[in-house]
Amino acid sequence: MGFGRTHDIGEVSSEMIGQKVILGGWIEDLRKLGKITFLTIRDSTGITQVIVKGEQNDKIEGLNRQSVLRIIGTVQETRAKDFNFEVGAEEIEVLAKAIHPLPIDPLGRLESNIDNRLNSRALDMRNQKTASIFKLRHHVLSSIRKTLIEKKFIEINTPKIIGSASEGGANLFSLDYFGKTAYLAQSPQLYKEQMTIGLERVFEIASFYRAEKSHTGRHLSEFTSVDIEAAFMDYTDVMGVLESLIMEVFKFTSTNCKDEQKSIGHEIKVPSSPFEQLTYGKVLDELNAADQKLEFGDDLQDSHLRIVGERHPGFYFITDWPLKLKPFYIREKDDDASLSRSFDLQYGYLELSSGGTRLHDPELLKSRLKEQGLDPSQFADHLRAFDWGMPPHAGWGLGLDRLMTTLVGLDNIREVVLYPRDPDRLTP
Ligand code: AMO
Repeated sequence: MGFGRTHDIGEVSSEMIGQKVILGGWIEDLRKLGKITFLTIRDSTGITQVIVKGEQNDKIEGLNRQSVLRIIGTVQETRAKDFNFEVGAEEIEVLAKAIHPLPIDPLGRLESNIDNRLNSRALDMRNQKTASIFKLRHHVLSSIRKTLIEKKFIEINTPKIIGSASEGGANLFSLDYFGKTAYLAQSPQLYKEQMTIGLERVFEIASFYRAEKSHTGRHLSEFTSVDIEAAFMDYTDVMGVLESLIMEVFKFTSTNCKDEQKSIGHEIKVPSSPFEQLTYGKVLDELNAADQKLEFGDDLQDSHLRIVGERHPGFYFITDWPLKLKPFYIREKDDDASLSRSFDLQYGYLELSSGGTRLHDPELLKSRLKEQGLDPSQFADHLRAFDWGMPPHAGWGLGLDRLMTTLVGLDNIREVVLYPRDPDRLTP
């Protein structure tokens, strides 16, 4: 016998009664009543009841739940109220045995905490709620790709092992690179900017690394970022790209991922558009009206964003941040050089994305690097490209994992990442 199947369980229907099928899957439940065994078998697409009689019963004697079977049988009518059909087994093959006790209950009847689930992630994926989160993540990724490609962005892959910091030096992981010090990329910032010279509109979806000792539900040391960069665009243009991307993702998943929403127990609601736009100045006024005593130039801490988030639940932009709060590559506003052409996209208190218009004049970029205490010679390779016809450009980075938490209505970013990395978690 091989291990081939004629159908995924999700493809079998009551219209196929009488038809022979070969199915494969995991035992979710197993009840013996006299000489008949009632099996519930699940694969990644669906679940069915299988009736086992006679000598085939011997083959499954003593088997535990989550063991893997291949079943040759015939689709037949059922009296079970949870199923529209069942499969009468003619031949059963045991492909793998599950050894009990299992570290977690994959059916979720016994609730396990997130740490135990992450320690046994592959088994946790047999839990339909967990599997649905990752199926949704897949649909989100495909919707993002489709939307950006339709907007004529070209997908690129930039290096993750780099020779100098792209976002300033603070939270870099370093490693030995054949006797030299290399770093893990914090973002594709410099490379994506350079690529606007030849490709104009680019995007990347990849893992990036931040050595942040944060123990929150929204920080990881390895996260997935969706980045874009576009020539001949200003920050308001790329905000438009971001907003329509978010709208597409919510529309697509809310319409096409009904089963996943049901398993997760969360209905995806399409947000209203256009998103509200608040300037940093307006946010400061709101916070000071709430007795926060902030001055122009102060950064907004988590406690501040919680207050703003309560007043503005859902998606909104905070624009025109003080220049000094933004990275060296962000361009100032024409009418007020203390402000920048920049934005963050928020969902309540949570920052999902930041971006802006970039400096494309090499002299201005060099002096900004110095102003921020960075050494232009460290950026020599990057700066060279600015002498080769660098177009004006703008872009953003969007935290995919954070976006997923908003989509599925969960607080902990670890729920939506397969094997999260944080200061306490390097394995599995
Ligand atoms: P920034 O540093 O704001 O901007 O990052 C962009 C977005 O990435 C997500 N993010 C994280 N998610 C999880 N864990 C982390 N440790 C983490 N750090 C960042 C957030 C954040 O909004 N180069 C710029 C973007 C640009 O201007 O194009 C940048 O990296 O959702």
